[in-house]
Amino acid sequence: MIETPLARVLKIFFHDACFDGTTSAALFSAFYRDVVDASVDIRPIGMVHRDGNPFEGVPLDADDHACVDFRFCADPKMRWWFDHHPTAFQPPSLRDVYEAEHLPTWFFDPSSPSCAGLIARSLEAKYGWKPSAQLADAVVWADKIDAAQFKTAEDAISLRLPAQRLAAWLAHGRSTTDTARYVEWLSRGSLNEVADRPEMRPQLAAVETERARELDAVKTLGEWRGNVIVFDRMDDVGARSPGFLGYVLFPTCTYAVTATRTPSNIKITAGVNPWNPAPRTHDVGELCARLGGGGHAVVGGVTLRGDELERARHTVDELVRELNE
Ligand SMILES: [Mn+2]
Repeated sequence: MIETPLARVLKIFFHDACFDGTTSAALFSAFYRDVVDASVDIRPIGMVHRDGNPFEGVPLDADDHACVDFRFCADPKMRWWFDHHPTAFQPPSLRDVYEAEHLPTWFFDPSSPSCAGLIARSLEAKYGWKPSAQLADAVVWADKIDAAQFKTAEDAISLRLPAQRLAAWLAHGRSTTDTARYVEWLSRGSLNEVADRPEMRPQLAAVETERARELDAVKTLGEWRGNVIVFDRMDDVGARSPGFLGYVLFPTCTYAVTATRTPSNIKITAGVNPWNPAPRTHDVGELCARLGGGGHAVVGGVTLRGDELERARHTVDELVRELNE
């Protein structure tokens, strides 16, 4: 009998519920199979930002580990790392570890519109690897979605094309099995093919039906506090963030602050209205980092435990106060 050796396992940690995070994971999966190990067994694992070390209690017990579109992890077992979040180093002292160790398989560029774009450029420059045309198309969409490069808020919330339907589906908090399966499909097929899978079609149709209801809910929810429009959905456990819908319905706001809650997490996000020509005066990511979260100059967030309601309301108040200064 011929002995079949067990496949090597690669764990990919990625920014969960995010089009860029999942595209990054799919892209890195394809690279790994093409360049490092064709028979590797890949396990994509979604990560959420939280106060404290998000890797605490997360076992790095595979044969190889990668982290994409998510905070720096100082454990040398995290051999591959790609990120574009300016707040990637938390606490900031982790930056010293990064500078001192600087593994050749760590890549950081806070000026990149998406992490997927950073991965594609870095892997081509260093290994001469080019993604398939299908994956390259997903990377273009990751740039567009992550950096909100849409002409209007209406374009940004459109569900006409598969990329945007899939982004909306991901944002609606999928199970870890669902996103892992999605990453695997996207690493081998086009956005069109993934959206057209029999497992996906009914779910994407449901996203479109829910959209109409969401518009009504978000309209009544918005509360003006100075220049800031606030969407507090913490009393409605499981309700989702309005995202760009908020800017469609309240186009004159300078900033939007949103709070949503599941039994395990409270998620607060703050964003600059990308379609308001007024100059922005705050670095939202830096502000969120001071409150225990992180992000980019124009969008950031703070994730708390589901039972930290009082702290969450205080965080919203602090964000609103600072953004109105
Ligand atoms: Mn990203």
